[in-house]
Amino acid sequence: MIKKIVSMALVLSCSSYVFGAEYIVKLKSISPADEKAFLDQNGGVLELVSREGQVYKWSTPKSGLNMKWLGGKKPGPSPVVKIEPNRKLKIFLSPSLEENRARLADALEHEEEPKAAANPPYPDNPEIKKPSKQASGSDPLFSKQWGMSAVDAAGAWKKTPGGKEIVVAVTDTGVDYNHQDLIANMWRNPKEVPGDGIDNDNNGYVDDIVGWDFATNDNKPYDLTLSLMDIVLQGGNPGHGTHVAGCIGAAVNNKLGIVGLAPNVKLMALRFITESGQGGTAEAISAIDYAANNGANVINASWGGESDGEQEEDGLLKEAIERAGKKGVLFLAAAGNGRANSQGGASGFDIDNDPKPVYPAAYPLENVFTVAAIDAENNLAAFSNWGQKSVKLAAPGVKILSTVPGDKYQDTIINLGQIVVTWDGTSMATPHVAGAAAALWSTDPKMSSQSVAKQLMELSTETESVADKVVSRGRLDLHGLK
Ligand SMILES: [Ca+2]
Ligand SMILES: [Ca+2]
Ligand SMILES: [Ca+2]
Repeated sequence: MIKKIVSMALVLSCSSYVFGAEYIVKLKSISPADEKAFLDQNGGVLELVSREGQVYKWSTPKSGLNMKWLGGKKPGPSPVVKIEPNRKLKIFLSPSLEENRARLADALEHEEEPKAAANPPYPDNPEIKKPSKQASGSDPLFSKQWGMSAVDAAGAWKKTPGGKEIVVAVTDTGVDYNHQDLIANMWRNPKEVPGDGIDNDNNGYVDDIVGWDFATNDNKPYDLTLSLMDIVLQGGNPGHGTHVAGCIGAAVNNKLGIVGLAPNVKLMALRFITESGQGGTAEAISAIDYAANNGANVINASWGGESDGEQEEDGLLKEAIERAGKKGVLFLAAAGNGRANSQGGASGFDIDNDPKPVYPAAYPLENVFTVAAIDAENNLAAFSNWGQKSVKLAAPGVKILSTVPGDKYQDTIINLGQIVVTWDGTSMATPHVAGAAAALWSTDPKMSSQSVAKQLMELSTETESVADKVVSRGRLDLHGLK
C-alpha cells in the first residue's frame, strides 16, 4: 500500500478528531528530513500520493492556508515546492439528469414503489471472478450501438487486432469487473498472485489483480452505484465507469450484449471517484501514476473540474499527466458538458473551453487528447463543450448503449414516460476515442502515443457542426484505416 502515514497524528484521526481541510503538497524530496521539517512547521498528517512526483496529501486541522505558499513566496527553510487544495473532480454526468433534477425528484416521489426500486445498488466489492470460457456468436445488441457504425468499427476490426496487447486504464467510478461482457477483457496483473496478502510484484499494492480503488484504498475497484433517488437528488453514480469501460472494450462475438471499439483490449480499473460522483485530485494523481507504472498505454478520463485560478493551470494534476506522457501514455480527456449550465444544470462549466478551461481537458500537454460529443445526426451535442484550440475532435456521445453493473446494458438511465434521461455526455464520447486509439495502436504496439494521436486526427471526417469548434474540424472515424 503506497499510502504511508508518516506522523503520529494518525492516532488523532482515529479518534473523534475531524481534520479541517485537505491539500496536496509537493516537497523538495521524498525524505524523512523533508517530511519532518514540513510536519514540524505545519502539523497535521502527510500521506504519500506520488513518489515520482514528490507529492503528499496533507490533512490539517487548520481551515485557512498559508497564503505565502500560494503566492510563491515560500519561507526560506520550507521544504514545500507547491501546495494546492485537494480539489474535487467530478464525473461528467448526463446533462439531462442535471437539467431535470427537480422534475425527476418530484416524479419519483409519486412513483409506485416497485418502479423506483427497479434500479437497486449492488453490494460493494464482490470477489473478483476469474474469466471462464464464453459462448461464441454474434452480439445481440450491436445493431443498437449507433456510435460503432458511425465510426465504422466493424470495418476497422478487419484491419486491426482490436486493441490486442494494449491496456486502457479506466480512471473513473470503478468497473463491474465481473460483468459478463467485460470479465474476459479485464487487465490481470501478470505478476500478482491473487489473495495471498503479498505484494508479489512489489509495486506498492497488495493483491492488485484488476487495478486499484484509490477512493477507499482497497484492491476491488468495483463500480458502486447509488439508488435511483440518490442519483437524482445527489447527482451520484449510476454506473459511469462500467458504461465507459463497455464503450472501450466490451467483448466481441461472445453471444452477449454489445461490443467495445477495441474488443480485444485489456481494461485496467482504477477507481478514484466515489458513488457520490466526486473524487479528489490527490487520488486522481495516484491513479494516473499507477496506470503509467503498470503498463497502461491509454488513460480514459471522463471527468474534470473547472479552473478556480492560476494554481490549477500549473498544478500537480498536470504534472502527473505529463509524467505519464513521458512514459508514452496517451491521455484521453472529456471536454465537459457545459451547456447544461446555461439551461439550469449544475455542472458549472462554460461552453468554449478555450477562454474558460475545464481541467484536465484544457492542459496544453502533448499527450492530452480532448474530445467533444456529437449525436447520431452529426450535430454537436447540445451540452458539449468545445475548443478550437484545445479540443481535438468530436465522437458519439448521445444516447449511447453500453454496459452497466449487474450484467446489464443501458442507453437510458431513467425512463418515467414524460421524463427520459439517456446516457449522454462527453463522458461517453471520450471512451469511443480511447477504444479507437487502442484499436489503432494494436496495429503496431511499438508505435508512439504521438503517432496514434496523429492517426486519429488524420482519419477523422470533416463535419460541418464542429468545423470551427475543434482542431481536426471533424469527428472520429476509422473508415480510412489501412
Ligand atoms: Ca502488487
Ligand atoms: Ca472498492
Ligand atoms: Ca459482447
